[in-house]
Amino acid sequence: MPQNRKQFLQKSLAGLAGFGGLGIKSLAQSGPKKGGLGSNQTQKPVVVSTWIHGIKANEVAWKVLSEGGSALDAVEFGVKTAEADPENQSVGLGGFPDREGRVTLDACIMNHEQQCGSVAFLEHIVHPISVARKVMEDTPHVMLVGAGALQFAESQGFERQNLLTEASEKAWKKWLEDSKYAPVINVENHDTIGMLALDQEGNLSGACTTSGAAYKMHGRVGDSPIIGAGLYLDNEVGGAVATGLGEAVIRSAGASVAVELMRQGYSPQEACDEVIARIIRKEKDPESLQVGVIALSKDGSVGGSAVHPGFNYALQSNVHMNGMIDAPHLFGQ
Ligand code: SD4
Repeated sequence: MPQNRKQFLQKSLAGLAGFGGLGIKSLAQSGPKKGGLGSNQTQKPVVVSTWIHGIKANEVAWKVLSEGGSALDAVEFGVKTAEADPENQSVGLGGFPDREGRVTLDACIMNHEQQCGSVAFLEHIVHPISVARKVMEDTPHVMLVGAGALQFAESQGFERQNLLTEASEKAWKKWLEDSKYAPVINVENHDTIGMLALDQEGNLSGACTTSGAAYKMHGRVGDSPIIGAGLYLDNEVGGAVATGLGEAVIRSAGASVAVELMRQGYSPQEACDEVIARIIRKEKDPESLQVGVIALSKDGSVGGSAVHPGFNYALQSNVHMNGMIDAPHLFGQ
């Protein structure tokens, strides 16, 4: 390993000392738990998802996984909890609107057969992740956007609903007073849910869903519905999801880079660290943006990393009870 990379990793791994309300000292340092759990025992099933609402979403996903259900069902049903939660102002119902007061949603889903589906700039539908799954399963396409996505959703029986809650409308009206678009780290780009699961069969799936950056331009699409940016997985290797400033994630092809690094032998933690390090190196103003990435490898090991402090994720597996992990942050380290 080149010396500077080694030093970088030593530094970033040192950041893991504060790891975890679970007392998981270092999933990353210990790396894949080959053999350590006994030859017939691996860390499956596993579910991992972004931010604190990941706990609730993991509970739902875990029920599916522990009963022998598929990773695909687990991630879809898991993230739906965040979409339906009006208190979560970054996903689905109650999401912050764009500058024109319209809630527009982005979501994508991917399974172990490299199938994927996505919707972007979708209005009025509380569960964009389920529409994305329908795109994957029932159309020859990967991605539908805007009016076409809505038309498809309605043709599949999804009902229109007003997604702008009183609280989000009030926040938008306040924002209109000076209409400055300056996403606040861990606030206005906070709480997109990205989830990765490994089921008892050893298959991976992932999902990502968001209302996107608060007060974005009308028509803006972020990383969350972009396969390869907000979500990517390869069932031979592992998966990754991202959250934060979508433009920075798209510019770095965040999730797909993390998966390719794992293919080359990086642990999930090392892969996430490297994606974040690249963003810090290449973005014009990394001080003012937040990105968090989490990754899950085929063998069930997990990692997560962020540009700045404040990013955390929820992990549950057959050896970890559902709990939060504070991701190490790399800016200025
Ligand atoms: C976006 N990445 O649209 C999303 C926002 C996000 O937590 O992750 N919020 O840029």
